[in-house]
Amino acid sequence: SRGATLIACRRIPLPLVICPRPLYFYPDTMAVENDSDTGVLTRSREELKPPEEFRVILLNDDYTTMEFVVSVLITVFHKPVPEATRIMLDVHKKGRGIVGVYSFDIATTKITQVHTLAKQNGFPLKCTMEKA
Ligand code: TYC
Repeated sequence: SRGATLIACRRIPLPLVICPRPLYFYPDTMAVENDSDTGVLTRSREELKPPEEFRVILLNDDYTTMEFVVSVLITVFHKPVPEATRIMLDVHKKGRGIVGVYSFDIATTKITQVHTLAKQNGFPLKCTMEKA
């Protein structure tokens, strides 16, 4: 536009940044503050919190069969048969029991899967979650 003609364009490689530790912050939230009195530059960044965890709780009822509960614990929660049986019997005796601890999204998905499978099979099986 100022009469200059581009005759060559050299690709400038991006600097390679090797991080010794994983980045637990979003680089674009990095802020720089300049203290006008002291001239001190302060770099601050928003730390990422580790993801919150949620206990998935299985609830007892009088109608869902023991076999169905064990099959759900195997298929949805990937429990081996002996552990699935132990959890089912524990919930049967105590009224509720912890199936596992998951992130919010995984816990929500598994609860939906349990409720969908239960409905499809005509059982009132319910589970819920609470913050770990
Ligand atoms: N109480 C049920 C029965 O006797 C079995 C059962 C166990 C149901 C655990 C739900 O979460 C449950 N058939």
